[in-house]
Amino acid sequence: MPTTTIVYVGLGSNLSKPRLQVSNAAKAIANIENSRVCALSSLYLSKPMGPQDQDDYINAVISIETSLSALALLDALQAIENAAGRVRKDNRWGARILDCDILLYGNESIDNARLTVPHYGMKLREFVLLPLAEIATNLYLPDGTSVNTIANEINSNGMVKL
Ligand code: ROI
Repeated sequence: MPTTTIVYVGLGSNLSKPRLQVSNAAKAIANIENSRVCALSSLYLSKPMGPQDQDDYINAVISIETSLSALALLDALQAIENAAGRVRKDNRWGARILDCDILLYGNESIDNARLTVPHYGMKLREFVLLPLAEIATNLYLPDGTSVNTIANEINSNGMVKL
């Protein structure tokens, strides 16, 4: 039995039928090799972070148990984003068909050219923290922060659980 790691992945979409994009992404993630889904949060309708002249987002968090390395998992997630029709351009704050972001990879801190884990913005994003706290009871970040604590403190910014 190889070593496995629990990974949390944030899902987001605000283009091309976002609810369908996010639920299709969850199905595609369930088919990643050497991995199984542990839990999928509710879907949430959130206000865009960044420019407001874009549609609201559908967000969710999914947890998986995997024996893939973080970079092999990143490859699989980027293949899912690309299959959804995502075009990688310089629009860090703009609308997108599908984001599948590795939030946490076990208790590891990773920082290389392709991947930073924990996800750099996760502590400040209600659309990450609230779905994460929904599926992860008593989770702590590698720096010791309690997810429940910061999820309870963050402004939900009008986010709606669907
Ligand atoms: N805003 C929301 N609400 N949800 C997202 O998933 C999301 N993703 C992004 C940016 C553009 C930062 N804004 C977002 O990449």
